[in-house]
Amino acid sequence: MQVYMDNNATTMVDPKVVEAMKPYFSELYGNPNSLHKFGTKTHPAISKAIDQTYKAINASDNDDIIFTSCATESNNWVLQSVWIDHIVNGDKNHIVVSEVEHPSILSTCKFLEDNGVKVTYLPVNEQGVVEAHTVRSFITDKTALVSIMWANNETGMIFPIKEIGEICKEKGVLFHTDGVQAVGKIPVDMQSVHVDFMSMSAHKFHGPKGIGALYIKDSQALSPLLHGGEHMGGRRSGTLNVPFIVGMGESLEIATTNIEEKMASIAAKRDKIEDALLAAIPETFTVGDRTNRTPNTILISIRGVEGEGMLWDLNNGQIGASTGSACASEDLEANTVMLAIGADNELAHTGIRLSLSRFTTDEEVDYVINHFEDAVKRLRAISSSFAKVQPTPGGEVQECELHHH
Ligand code: C6P
Repeated sequence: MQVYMDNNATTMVDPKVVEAMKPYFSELYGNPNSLHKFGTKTHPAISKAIDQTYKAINASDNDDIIFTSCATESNNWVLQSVWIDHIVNGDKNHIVVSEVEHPSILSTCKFLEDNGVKVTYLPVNEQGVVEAHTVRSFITDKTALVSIMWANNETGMIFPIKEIGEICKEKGVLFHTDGVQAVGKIPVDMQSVHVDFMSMSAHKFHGPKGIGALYIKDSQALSPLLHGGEHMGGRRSGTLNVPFIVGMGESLEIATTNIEEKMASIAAKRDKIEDALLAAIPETFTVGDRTNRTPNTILISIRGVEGEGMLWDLNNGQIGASTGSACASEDLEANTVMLAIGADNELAHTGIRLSLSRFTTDEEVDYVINHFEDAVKRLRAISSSFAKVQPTPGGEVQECELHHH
């Protein structure tokens, strides 16, 4: 059996989505901006995908949704264009983000800092969440933008977007949220929050990789990042990627239809894994309250078991998981989100992210639980950092040798 437990990194494209995309490669391949029939024949598909996307996030007709190549582009677009529009060509000098944002935000902030922008990195609480009052206390007269993710990719923890939006509105500061890990996983209703810009990425909800979008409230001004032709009303140039736009619309419609039912079913499987591992393995912790987490995510930490060792063992057992965000998994650094919530350095090296999807089966859940428990026994037996008197799940106490470094 092969089990994919890394759905926060990317997801399988739903076969129904592949079917919807297929005609737009070799049959209906016209450029939607062309005036001939080859071009115009693609218009209904684009209109449908736009409607599906507006409906899925309950955007209003006054808002804009602009397709981009990915959320990394959407995030770069907002930060770089707010910089140009309000700092270079305005009287602001400051941006506020959280310290647990995705690298596509944090690296862009570094670039802006190198260009003279002041950036505040807000701390998170022990749940891994930025509290709304913290945002308020760091906004100044010079703040152009607050950018706080809707849900964190490593922990799944959901941030108080409604409260933060109210504060930004009251203070007259633009508010961007990276919605990548929220859209398609939990209800996202743009008319019940005050958010100026939101980034999305289709491959997180069983759509294709390489297509995303930026939501823009009230179609407000934001300089383009990509200059060129008049695609998407001149807001984002580049020939429209018709099959991928179709795939994004379709996947988002499927993900958000009966979302509560889908969430409950995924959460039940997630909870089964989490409960089983916490009960069976001593000195094991998970990050964040489950009631405030995306339903598919567990960040689990097992004292004495290095994350990379665990990944290797899981991989040998045909289980795909990660130690954190996929783009940071090649370095052997400690998990930054765990450090941010106050875990010690040793514990921060033990984080394993398991992320499920609506395609995860009960058999896969049982397989992961069994393999995980065995893997911990194997790895703790050879761990130099894990050395204590450990009670076994059965209750007997096993003597382990103590090692001090
Ligand atoms: N996070 C993860 O393993 P792209 O790659 O551009 O479609 O999405 C980037 C991105 C932006 N924001 C958040 C919150 C994300 O989680 C991601 C992608 C993956 O956590 C890959 S690094």
